[in-house]
Amino acid sequence: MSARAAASTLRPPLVIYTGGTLGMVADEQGLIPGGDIEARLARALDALPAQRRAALPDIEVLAFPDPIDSSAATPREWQRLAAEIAQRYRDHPGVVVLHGTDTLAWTASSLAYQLQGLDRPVVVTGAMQPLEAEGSDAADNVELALRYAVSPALKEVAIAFGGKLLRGVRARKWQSRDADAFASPNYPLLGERIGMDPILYLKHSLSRQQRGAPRFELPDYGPLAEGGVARIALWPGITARQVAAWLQYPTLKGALLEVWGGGNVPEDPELLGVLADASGQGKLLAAISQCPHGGIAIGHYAAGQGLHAAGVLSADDMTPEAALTKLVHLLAQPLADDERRRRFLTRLVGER
Ligand code: ASN
Repeated sequence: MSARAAASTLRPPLVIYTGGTLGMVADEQGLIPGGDIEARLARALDALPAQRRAALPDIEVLAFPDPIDSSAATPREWQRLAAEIAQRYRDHPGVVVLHGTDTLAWTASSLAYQLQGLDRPVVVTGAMQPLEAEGSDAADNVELALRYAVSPALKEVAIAFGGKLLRGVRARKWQSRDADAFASPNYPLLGERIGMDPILYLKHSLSRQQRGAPRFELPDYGPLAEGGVARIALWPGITARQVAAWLQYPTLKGALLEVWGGGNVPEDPELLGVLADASGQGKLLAAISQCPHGGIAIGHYAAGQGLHAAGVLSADDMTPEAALTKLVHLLAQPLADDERRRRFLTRLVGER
């Protein structure tokens, strides 16, 4: 079948609803995830100005039967979502994932590692307000995501939110109230809405790297889902024993350390000894900076040499979300330690 014939047999973009404020409804306790999403989405999109509505594709909706507030997500939810997309994506020109904003960047990052070599768009979005709320950002975000989901030149996991398109594995939730809730601190935008049209900045995208068949990696995250990987932010006065308590936790297989500035830690031999012991036991340790912009270069200062000696890998300018989900992804696979370390340092999907 020619490429054109294949394209013409595709069904509309698939919209997967996982939960989040976008679909929430009021309850006595506060907002809770709501159902009936297909009809509610149709009503919200139909209320857009006619010209904008006309520019939207038809959609096919898959609603998870148990929508969640994304604060409840674990690596199991990342795995389930990737598996669902991997099973269905071939029939659609692109996929939109409706997700809560709180852990949206974590899910988007994890999807990027699981769906490597993606040959079409997977666009994650959500909203700061429910579909039916007055002045809600929900319909605008879904509209933007749908427009990008039918852009064949986009071949990666991206986040459409607040008029912007961000690389999923570079994005962070940046605002807890504003509609412009996501930022990409160390990487340019993949696109943005200008006037009515979604523009793609292809030179920033992965499209040139995404050749050949997709190379999905869908390992079982179950064994790591509870307590497999920790995120430890240093603070002035942190003790070696506190770090040891984290690193010696029985199920722990890896940890992300959030260190100072360009890659510094206290020159405390006991603390560095704890890190070296954990590395020596085969635990995968990586470090990022507590500064949201810039990244680290381990060993630039004498105060950072200890990290290198303790076997801690540099996560460069990765977001915490990208670094931690990468640890989970690599630890879930049966790789030799050296190979796992090599892959952590390799740019797999534009995350570093
Ligand atoms: N708590 C919500 C969630 O992440 C926040 C939102 O979607 N705006 O599910």
